[in-house]
Amino acid sequence: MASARSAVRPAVSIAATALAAVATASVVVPAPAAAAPTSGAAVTGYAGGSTNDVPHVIAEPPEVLVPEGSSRSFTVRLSHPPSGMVSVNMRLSGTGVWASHPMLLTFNPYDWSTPKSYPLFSMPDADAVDDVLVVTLDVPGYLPSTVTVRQIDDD
Ligand SMILES: [Ca+2]
Ligand SMILES: [Ca+2]
Repeated sequence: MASARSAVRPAVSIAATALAAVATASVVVPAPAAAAPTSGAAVTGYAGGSTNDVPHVIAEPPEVLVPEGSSRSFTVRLSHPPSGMVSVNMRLSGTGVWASHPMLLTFNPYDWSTPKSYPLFSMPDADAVDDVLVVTLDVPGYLPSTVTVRQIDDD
């Protein structure tokens, strides 16, 4: 492991601000999940008319590779229609400096099945570590989904 360089780039503080904005915008309601997800809810086999399926958030793809200094997106939709408008509570954990526009994903009884794109930008950093960000997407009454975002470091 090479020791980290001491130089701090101005871009880092900008990114930190942007990330903070994302986190702030994402806080909606602390959603206590009704039940723990047994496993990654597979969409395979989902039949539109079935009411036996447990409602869950669908985030695709489950893993996103983002070259340092670039942005990539994942999409979010719901398996079942909500009774009214719902907001996606997004929680971020992991390492690295990521940025995005502060935006709140919402779904209503008419657009719940339409994938909505959420872009994430991997800010250039001074290290050579492939940082990993785990995004948890929560909607009250739905099983949450996660997306693993992996930075492809260029240092
Ligand atoms: Ca780097
Ligand atoms: Ca890095």
